[in-house]
Amino acid sequence: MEQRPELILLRDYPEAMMRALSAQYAVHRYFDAADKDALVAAVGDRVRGIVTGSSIPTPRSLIERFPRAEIIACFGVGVDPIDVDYARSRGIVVTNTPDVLVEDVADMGVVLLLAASRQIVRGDRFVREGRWLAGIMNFTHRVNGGRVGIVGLGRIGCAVARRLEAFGMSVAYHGPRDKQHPRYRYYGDLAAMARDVGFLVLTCPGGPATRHLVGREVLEALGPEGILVNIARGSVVDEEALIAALQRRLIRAAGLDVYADEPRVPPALFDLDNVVLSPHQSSATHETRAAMGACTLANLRAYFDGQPVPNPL
Ligand code: 8YV
Repeated sequence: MEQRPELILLRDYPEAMMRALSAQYAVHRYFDAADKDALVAAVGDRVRGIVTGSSIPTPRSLIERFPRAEIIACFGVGVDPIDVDYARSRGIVVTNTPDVLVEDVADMGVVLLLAASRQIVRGDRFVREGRWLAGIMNFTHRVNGGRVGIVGLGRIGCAVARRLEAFGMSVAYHGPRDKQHPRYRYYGDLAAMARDVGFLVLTCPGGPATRHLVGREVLEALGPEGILVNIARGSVVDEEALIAALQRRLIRAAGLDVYADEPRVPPALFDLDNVVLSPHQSSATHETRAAMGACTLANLRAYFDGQPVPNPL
């Protein structure tokens, strides 16, 4: 009987995915191993596949511990925590799950934009605390008809833009190159785009190329009527500059799903009433996580069947 390929799992996955992995492969649970070094010493030379995730550090130092690794399968679309260059230098195939989560992540971008502009969390607390009995809540600000700047017009950025066009919003975008979009204005200068829009939605990849792309200059350009939404990566924003901008009302509000050092979120954000906080939930629906699991399994299955993988990086 052919030996089942041996995989190392760097995180826990949805139950159905875990069951399928165990049925098809010899799996080793690195993520909850009592002695990770002992596990690697015992199985590291046999591991052919590393199963990781978009929020799981997968540096060269870890990949090196699996000299026979042939594939790194990422559960998620973002691969910034993975040393992809090193993996490729070893001839390791890297896969991710790009398409299945686009719509949910884009939905979260709209949720956070609306929640921040219409102060949904503040209103909920206002009702729960019985404060409506003493009078009406403050007015908020409209979203429909406004101008939005998308930072990163990839699959998720386009999905956010489509949604916001339905709100009657005009769409601009910033990124490394002009994609000649028929309806959306391109800005090569992010600060210039921030000056011209009322809403800035971050949908770009994480990693060194986008680290602190949004700092004090862009935040000041966005201005006191501006709202920032981050569904990309915490690293894209200079978090200290954002906190200061929110504290000093240099921008109107923010809606955040990602942070610089998850799950640790700066307590200074907890005291602010002009920020909506979400715990990296954008793809975390039952439906999308099941689809991400199926996509990860399909990538692994294709590879070990000697077929082209559906989602090569
Ligand atoms: C991940 C994400 O899917 O896919 C990504 O890049 O940021 C998340 O939606 C989640 O962290 C699971 O790894």
